[in-house]
Amino acid sequence: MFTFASWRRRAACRLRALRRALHHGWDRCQARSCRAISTTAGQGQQVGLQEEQVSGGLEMPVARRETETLFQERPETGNQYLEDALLRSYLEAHLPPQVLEEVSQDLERFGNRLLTKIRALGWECELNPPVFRQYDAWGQRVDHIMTCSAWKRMKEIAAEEGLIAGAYERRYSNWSRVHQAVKLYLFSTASGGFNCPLAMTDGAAKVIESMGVPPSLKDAFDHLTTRDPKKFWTSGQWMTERRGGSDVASGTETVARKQPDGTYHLYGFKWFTSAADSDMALTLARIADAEGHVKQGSSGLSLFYLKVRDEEEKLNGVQVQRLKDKLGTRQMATAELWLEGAKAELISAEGRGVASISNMLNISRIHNVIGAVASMRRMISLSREYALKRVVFGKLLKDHPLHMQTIARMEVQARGAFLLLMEIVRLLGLAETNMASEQDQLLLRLLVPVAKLYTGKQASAVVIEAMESFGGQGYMEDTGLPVIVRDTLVLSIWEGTTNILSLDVLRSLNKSQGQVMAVFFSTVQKKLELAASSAELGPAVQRTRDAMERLMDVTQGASARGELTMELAARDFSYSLARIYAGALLIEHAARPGSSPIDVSVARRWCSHQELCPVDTELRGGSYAAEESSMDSALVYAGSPAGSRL
Ligand code: UCC
Repeated sequence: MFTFASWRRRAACRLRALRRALHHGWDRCQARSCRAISTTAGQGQQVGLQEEQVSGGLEMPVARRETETLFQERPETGNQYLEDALLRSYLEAHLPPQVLEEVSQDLERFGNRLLTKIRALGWECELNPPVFRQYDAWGQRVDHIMTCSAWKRMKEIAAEEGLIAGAYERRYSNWSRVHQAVKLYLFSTASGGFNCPLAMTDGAAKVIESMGVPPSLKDAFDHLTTRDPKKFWTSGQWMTERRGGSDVASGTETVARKQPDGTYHLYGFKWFTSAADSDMALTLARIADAEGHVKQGSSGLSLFYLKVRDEEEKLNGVQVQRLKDKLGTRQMATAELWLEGAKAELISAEGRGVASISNMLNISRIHNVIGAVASMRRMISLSREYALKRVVFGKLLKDHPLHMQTIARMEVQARGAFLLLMEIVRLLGLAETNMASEQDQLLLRLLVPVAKLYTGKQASAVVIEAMESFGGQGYMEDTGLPVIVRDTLVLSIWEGTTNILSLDVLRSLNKSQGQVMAVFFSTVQKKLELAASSAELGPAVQRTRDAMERLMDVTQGASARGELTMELAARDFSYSLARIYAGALLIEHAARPGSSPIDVSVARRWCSHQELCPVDTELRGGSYAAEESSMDSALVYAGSPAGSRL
């Protein structure tokens, strides 16, 4: 890249710049040299001509007309479904032929709709974020969250496309969830943030369905799962209160008072309510007894269903305090809500609120994975298109090996994440059609938090890396790239942070008395066996097997290590699960008949270029030892006044 010729060109340019600065002033010189390095071959301005153009215009000021012409080409992408090689090969490998035919027709059509209509609406949502109007012109409190027409249109599109309905109609039996997840994956970055209410809507439908759709919830279920845009509802998931969102058991202050008609009135303050313009919500509260006492802790929490507005469109005992001022997901209204007697229906057994809402959490965590993989895919697609157009140091970006290596590394990450996503939705589809074995169900329980926490982190790293691949352009708001970055950064926070989900992984181990790990190991083992005869995949298989054996040792020794060690190891343990499982999936995909050399290369890279079992390495390195852990606080507070008090 740094050739003598390019150095000479730059030196000559600098010399000319110096002369120009002397004659014409520094500002104009800057403008011209910038223009020169920004010119792309795509406009027919060949690299070799750049020198001439600059020197030819030496005595001329930069003409206005020139600055008005586009001199960097916009990366253009086409139909996302058709351009996603891994997605298509996954569907071809797994779906039965008839299902594949119908599903791929639908996805190609949807890909065109996204390209020609929906993406522009998504941008409109970004440009017209919701506005909160507390009072009307006559002083009446109205608490109106005003959303733009594009946001409303997204709701209609979501219904028309069956983005929720598809999962519950089960037209493609166990493959319905894969079909739905793929549509959501294509929709995600074009949705203008509408993927958020859809995640919660799906979660609410799942909770209701898992209760057998009781008569009192039939109407809500029908609204959530309809394809009729006029009837379609979205749901909120009001869980976070002012004392916090992770520790729901001690953070929830909302009280439910029973009414003579058997309903409840809720009183409390919900501190973060995403998509607060939703039609209904599921929320947690503590039921007060006749004396007004409530039970604290997790076993004091029950789950409630409420409609946000009544038949006259008046708010149902809800006051909006304000909208949140967020880093990203600005297209979507997140509000602080006072519940002042909101009429609600108890839908769980008393004290079983957390267990009941966990169905919703697990579904919205899967949506989070969808969002994470979609963000990576979108940024990488744009980055690779840009590399075909952008010229630097005398050649297109795509011809710079270091640049290509950087994008290829992102691609490997995105592919591993994609297969993890497909695996959990495949398992979910089996579970929902009574086709899942007990092992499948255990695996699903384990993999949802693993995939959520791992892909959330991956996505944050990948989108930032991809943003950098555009140079300064990546940092410019009107390219749309920072929006994707901002909206991605929340993925490791909401729906459970990385640490909370790492602890949830441990919860699944404890609750199943280690069975989830037995299933994990046997499933990985089976996937690796599929590649037993492949010489090309041999090193990847060997590395994954080694990592798995190290993880087995860590797991076997876990009970003897004590709670503190397990807590300290929880994050690295989860990362190990994610990397080993994704490695096995990539190997399985590369070992299938008709796989491509790319598939093989990705599997090899995933398994060789990163530590597959960080928990073992850290354990051996003493990271979880009590002495090291006791130093953590001292290290963090060194220099802080708090340090001396530790
Ligand atoms: O952020 C939010 C909304 C944002 C919008 C979302 C849009 C996503 C868009 C994506 C598109 C791009 S809402 C707030 C989200 N908040 C959370 O995720 C909460 C995070 N905190 C946790 O997950 C905690 O671990 C808690 C709240 C679950 C801990 O509660 P407890 O009560 O202390 O936990 P317990 O006592 O361990 O669990 C109570 C019961 C147990 O069942 P039993 O009693 O039968 O043993 C657990 O096994 O709940 C069960 N349980 C679960 N079961 C807990 N978690 C799960 C689970 N994940 N799956 C199955």
